[in-house]
Amino acid sequence: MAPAGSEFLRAVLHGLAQTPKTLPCTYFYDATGARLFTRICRLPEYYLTRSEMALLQQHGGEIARRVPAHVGVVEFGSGSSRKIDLLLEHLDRPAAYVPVDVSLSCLQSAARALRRRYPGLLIAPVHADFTTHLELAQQLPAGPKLGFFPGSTLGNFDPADATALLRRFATTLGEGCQLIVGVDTKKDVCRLHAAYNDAAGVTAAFNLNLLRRINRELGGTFDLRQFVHRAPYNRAAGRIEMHLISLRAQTVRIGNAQVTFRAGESIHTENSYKYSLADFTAIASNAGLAVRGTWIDRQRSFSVYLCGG
Ligand code: AVI
Repeated sequence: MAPAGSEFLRAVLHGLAQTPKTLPCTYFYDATGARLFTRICRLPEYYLTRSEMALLQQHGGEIARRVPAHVGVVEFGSGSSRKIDLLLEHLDRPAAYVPVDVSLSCLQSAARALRRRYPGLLIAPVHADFTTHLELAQQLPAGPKLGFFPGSTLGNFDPADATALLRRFATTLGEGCQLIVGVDTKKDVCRLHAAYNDAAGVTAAFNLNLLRRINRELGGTFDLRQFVHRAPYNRAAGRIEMHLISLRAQTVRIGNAQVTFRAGESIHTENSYKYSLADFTAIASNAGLAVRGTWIDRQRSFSVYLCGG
């Protein structure tokens, strides 16, 4: 069980003391959460991963032609590094690939596979949380830098935090850097709703797994049958919201603390912002970046942007 002063425990108790109650989405990704997220990415309703891969497959060459030779590539939150191939194969003699991720096992297996595929390329994994300040001078050879931030992970940050994050990436990469960002688009609400309320219930399991993790790691007593997953689209804010709704009035213990829930009360667990070209351009520009290239598929399902300082 986590020590009483652990960061996870503090974050959980802080979130559940708010009105309305919240839990941070960064804690979704324990081993089970990561496996469930991989299943989400393969769901027929979850178009994000497929649409982004298709965009990169179709336009990877064109995107790579806008990037100088010998670039050092940094992927923020690289996970299994599945998407970077679609750029690496087109880049002109890249100098290095630096995947940054909190999962050491993901980093190690991705690095092994990439070293086999690109024997001449320097692969320098960094085990870190990409939201923190990163110094990569040791990993990156001198020369141009390219950041890669796919998957619409930017959408999981509120716009002010998203701006700060992009600014931090630009600082890490340095003067004259470029940054490729994948973000989900605003679209038909039914399609958005289906993607986060899938028929097989995988997203519900992913959301509820946060309570299971609290039970296991923090000595929580959540009864998972007494909470249900809801993911409505908040049109005014332009985001899908994930919630866990308490089915009855109940009290839950977490370590030494007690948290009470009213029947119907929500724990807000995640936001997933959807961005139009204008929305994203404004966020990039507030971060000191200009949009230099935009790729959107014909159904306008997903967008990939190339930004520059
Ligand atoms: C990681 N992130 C971009 C996903 C999203 O779509 O916001 C997380 C997710 N939540 C529910 N389904 C997928």
